[in-house]
Amino acid sequence: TASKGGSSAGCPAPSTMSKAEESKKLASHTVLENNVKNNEVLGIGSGSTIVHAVQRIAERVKQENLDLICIPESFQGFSARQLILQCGLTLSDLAQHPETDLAINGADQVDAELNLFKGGGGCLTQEKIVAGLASRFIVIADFRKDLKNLDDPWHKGIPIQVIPMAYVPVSRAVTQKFGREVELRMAVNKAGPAVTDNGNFILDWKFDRMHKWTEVNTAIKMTPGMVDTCLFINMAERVYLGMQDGSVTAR
Ligand code: ABF
Repeated sequence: TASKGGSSAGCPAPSTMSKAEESKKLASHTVLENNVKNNEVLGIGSGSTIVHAVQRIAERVKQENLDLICIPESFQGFSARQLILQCGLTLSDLAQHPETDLAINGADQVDAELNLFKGGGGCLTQEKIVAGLASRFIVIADFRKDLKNLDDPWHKGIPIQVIPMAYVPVSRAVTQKFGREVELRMAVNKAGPAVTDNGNFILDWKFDRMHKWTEVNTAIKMTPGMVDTCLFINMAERVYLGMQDGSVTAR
């Protein structure tokens, strides 16, 4: 059976908010008003944007007595699992709920065709699993993530999750095929490589030119030792962007 979290009193609430933070909150609330129904199973993504969405879910559950089940997509960083528990929501997993009605998540960049770069926080593999199983996958982002193209320079590079023993061969394969350097992501304390929820490493590939991202994704995924990339191509049904002027644009 699904487990029920603790009191929603523990649900985090930011005190002062920047323009970007306000726009994340506004877009999160818009998504929650328009897309979540009673008795649904939700995939809960990671990152600072999703904190606003989960806070709003917790409010709606309380006010409207909704029965919702939440499947977390991460344990580390802005941990979806901890957030669900802190906000007093019902926690479950893919073993009990292999299909979700709706997955919600943030993104690092969004293009005009709703392709996404994600995984700046390192949770990309689990996020892609849950988003791929969901009937609907909706993304929430602030105005800074809105790009006409995924080809605009992205300073962190493209995150690629790899099996630890294969990080050098995978790095070499990516560089040989697509050029530029690949960096092994280090832990915040720099004591060693960053380790994902699945015990893997992250490579950040610093691309420098336009690529056909579907082909790049397929080619990288064919490399032995490779787990997944941060490229979410043709997965999002809709993206809600909180704009600087306080409006929310859905595309
Ligand atoms: C996760 O949250 C990651 O895939 C992505 O890197 C990030 C977006 O974080 P934030 O909402 O903090 O900008 O979904």
